[in-house]
This record gives sequence, C-alpha cells and structure tokens, in this order.
Amino acid sequence: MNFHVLTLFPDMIMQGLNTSILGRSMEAGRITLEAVNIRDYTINKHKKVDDYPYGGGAGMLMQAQPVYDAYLAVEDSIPKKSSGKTRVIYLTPQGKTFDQGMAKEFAKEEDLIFLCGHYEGIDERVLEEIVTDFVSIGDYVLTGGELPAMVMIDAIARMVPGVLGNQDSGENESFSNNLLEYPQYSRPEVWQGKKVPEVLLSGDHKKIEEWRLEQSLERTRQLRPELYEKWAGENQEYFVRKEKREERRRKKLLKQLKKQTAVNPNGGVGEGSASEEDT
Ligand code: 4GO
Repeated sequence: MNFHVLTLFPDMIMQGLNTSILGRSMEAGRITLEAVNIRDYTINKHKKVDDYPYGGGAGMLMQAQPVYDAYLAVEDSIPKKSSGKTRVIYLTPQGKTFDQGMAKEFAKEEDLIFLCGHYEGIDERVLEEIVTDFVSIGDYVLTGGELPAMVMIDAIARMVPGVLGNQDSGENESFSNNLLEYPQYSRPEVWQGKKVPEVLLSGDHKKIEEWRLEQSLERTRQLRPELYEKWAGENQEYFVRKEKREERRRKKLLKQLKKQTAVNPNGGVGEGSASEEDT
C-alpha cells in the first residue's frame, strides 16, 4: 500500500513514521511513504503558499494553487486503476471521526493521498475539487494536519497484511471485535508480590480463550458500556453457549459430589479434621 502526504512539513512525516514496525514494513516494500512538499509547487516567486482570508479574520489561509498542483503531480504519478480516482483524505476537526472500522476500510486501497492543512486551513475551492474524505481524529484543534495524518497512517498500515509479523494480532486487539483488550502478562511470574492469573499458566488453551473473552467483556462493560451493548446485541449466541457451559459444569460438579457422598457418607471429611471439630 502506498501513502502519499501533501504537506508543508515533509520531514515531520518522514521522520515520524520511519521507526519500528512501519520502518521495517517500508524497508520490506509492503508499504511506501512519500511526503510531497506543497511549497515546491507554488508559482509565487517568493515561494509563498498562504494569503489573507477574504472578508477578514485572524490568520492566514493556504492558497488553492500550490495545493492543487501538488495534488495533480501525485495523482499523475499513481498508475491508473480501473475503480477511478484515488481517495484524498483531508484532516480537519470538521471531518467524520476516525475509528478502527475506517482504518480497515482505508487499508483495502492501493494508494491513499493525505492533505495536511496549516495556519487557519485551506481555500475551500480546492478542497471541493479534490477531497473525497473529510476525517478528524477527535474533537480538538491542532496546528496542522500532519499529526492526524500520521495517526491514520499508523492505524491503517498495521491492517495491511504482512505489516504485523503475527498474522492475527491486527485482528485480535481492542476494537477489532468492538471489545477492549484483555489484560496481558509477561515474565516474571510474580512481580511486586502480584501473581500472573493462574489460568494463563495452565496450558489449557480453551480455558485461556474463555478467560480472555470474559475479561474483555467485563472491561468493556465497565469502561465502555455502549460498546458492550453493541457486542451483546450482535453476539446473543455467546450468552446462550455460556449458560449451557455453566449448566454442564454445575451438573458435572453435582455428579462428582453425589459419587463422593455414596463412597464416603461423611462427605470426605476425615477424622480429626478442622471441619469435624468445628461441628
Ligand atoms: C485535524 C486538523 C485537528 C484535526 C487540525 C483533527 N486540527 N482533530 N488542524 O483531526 C487545518 C489547519 C486543520 C490546521 C488543521
């Protein structure tokens, strides 16, 4: 997948995303990242890219011309695809709020163009002309679209097959099933007197899966009740299966108890035990 970023601060983009997992994915060629300096496309002899807003008001606006010409250069460099125009994402507090579902959708594209504004924003006419998706990363105002673009690129890139070493770790985390992630533990087994939950040491993978899902559900119910309700509505069969499982366990326990009582009418309480003295 190829990310193209139109920005006045290309170094910020390149340096912010070349580390760790994304850095390795770029080296491996699974993703490419290109930051195009909008300033390189201005026809202004002083390399100016901004001007005062018509009608007055605070601050400066990015002008349409350099943004449009930078966009055309990038679009012309992308091999034509049958499904039409490349999606162009403008980062703005006025956009639709970015989430995991959007990250998954965008990850299906071969190329994405991000447009980063600065100052008070960009001349509306060029936005109308080229932008396909207006996206916000949350309800706050930033000085530029670069950080939101980087946030989106990180979230999208990790959904591209092969970017995460472990095939299922992209799918298996917070939000991919609309639940928060279960707690995780690594060595040592005891730290500051706190023990790793016993079930995780049991080697019983079915039990572990069950425990993790229960932890996820309980966390989500406590911290994000609206996500929990959505999951519960879409996974009603889970509660039916859980009820059946618990019923089976109750029956098994009762059977064991009855068997023990038949063999030893004292209920397994031996002579001189604390329980007997208590009675
Ligand atoms: C995006 C862009 C916030 C977001 C931005 C956000 N602030 N919440 N600022 O995703 C145009 C000039 C918008 C600065 C930019």
